[in-house]
Amino acid sequence: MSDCIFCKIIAGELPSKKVFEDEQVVAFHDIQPASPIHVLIIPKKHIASLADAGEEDWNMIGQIQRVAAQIARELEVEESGYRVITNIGANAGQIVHHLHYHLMAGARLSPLGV
Ligand code: IU
Repeated sequence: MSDCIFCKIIAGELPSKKVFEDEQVVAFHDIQPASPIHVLIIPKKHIASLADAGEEDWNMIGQIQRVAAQIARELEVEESGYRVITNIGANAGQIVHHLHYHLMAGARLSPLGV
């Protein structure tokens, strides 16, 4: 999608600090980290949110979970713990409408809720 920030990052038109890339998935450090470690894991395919995933996307979305666990291992936060989360829509605070999973770690995270 031409006006999507994350599509521009994937295309290399905008800079990012990448930590992982394969044919389907890219991961990079969040530009405004909300925790000491804050990585975004995204599909190369433009999907607006989890709610917009099609039957053909579930395998790749499963791979995103796998990549999250791999990055957590590489960043050595597996033992101390980490959170993987995706926001869907306005009430969840989704700002960028390209599916992304936040991997957050490096400190005791606040409980989920309102
Ligand atoms: P959200 O789930 O849509 O609220 O999260 C969007 C995230 O994307 C948020 O943590 C931003 O800091 C992050 N981000 C980024 O890393 N690079 C960008 O150019 C933009 C947003 I715009």
